[in-house]
Amino acid sequence: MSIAVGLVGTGVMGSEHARILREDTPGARLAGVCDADPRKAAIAGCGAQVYSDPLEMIHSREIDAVVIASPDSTHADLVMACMAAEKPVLCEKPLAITAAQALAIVELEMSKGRRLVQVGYMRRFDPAYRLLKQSFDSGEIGKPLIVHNVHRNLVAPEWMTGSMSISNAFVHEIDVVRWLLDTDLATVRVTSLQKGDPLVIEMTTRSGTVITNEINMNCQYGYYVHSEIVGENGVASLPAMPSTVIHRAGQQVLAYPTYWVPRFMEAYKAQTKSWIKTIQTRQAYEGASAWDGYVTTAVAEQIIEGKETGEIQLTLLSCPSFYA
Ligand code: ISE
Repeated sequence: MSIAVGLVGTGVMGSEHARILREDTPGARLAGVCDADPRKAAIAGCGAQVYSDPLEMIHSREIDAVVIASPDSTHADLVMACMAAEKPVLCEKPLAITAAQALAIVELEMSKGRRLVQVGYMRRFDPAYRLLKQSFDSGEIGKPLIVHNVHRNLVAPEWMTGSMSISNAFVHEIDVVRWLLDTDLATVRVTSLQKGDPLVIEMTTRSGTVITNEINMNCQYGYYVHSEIVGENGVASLPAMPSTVIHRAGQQVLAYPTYWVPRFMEAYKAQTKSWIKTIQTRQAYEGASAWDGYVTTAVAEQIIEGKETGEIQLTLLSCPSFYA
């Protein structure tokens, strides 16, 4: 059965999701596209039905499942609407702006008695991150002592304001560390340079691993993400990022991508394929759950609220057996 997908939002990520659904996702077809600007929706949809009201699309009989790629502040309400309509939903990160909104999603999903929500923490599908996790899981580097993460953007997108380097970008590190080490976070300390960018964020996990993070939204040279696990018996690192080799003016230069989509294209494609397969087969979800979405948003919220106050002791609810 081909799954008819409706897409909300056709900005940078929405346009990519539209292309992936049209060209790279066996078993899915882009059946509807919704955007405040109907011309943008028509361009992204390439013939799919255009909607201006997301709720009309979500409730349409022509739509089986929904991808949400609209601005962050709209995610929680749209996810709730998808669940009310009993439609599986792949929501771009973050799941919600506040922990309370994310928890309401978790509670509604549990009351439905089945998983309907996947959150777009796509690094879990990146081939290089998967190898990193495999080598850690195999036990070859032993107990994890330190994880070093680097997350750099060329320049912050103009819509990235206020604390969004935490709520929109650093949430990736929060999620990926929990997934890599299969543990939760305990404490956080933030050092802020140059009025908030870059940030150096030190964290500890409940099992005592120390995590260092550089979050730099204006590094001025390209998009770059790195991660390295230092274990008792060795170190496992992401390999060099895929890049173009340019020969020019007597030099050989490795060119960085300018933003995240080229770096994580394989991850985005694999994430969508896996989501569609889960809907078709009703197998277990591989991607991040609403619970993971709650935890990342709750940690981000506590960091934003406490970042000037020294060490933050994180307070998180216990994971319900529904998500274990
Ligand atoms: C951006 O907002 C994202 O959504 C990307 O996933 C992230 O990698 C990037 O650093 C952010 O700026």
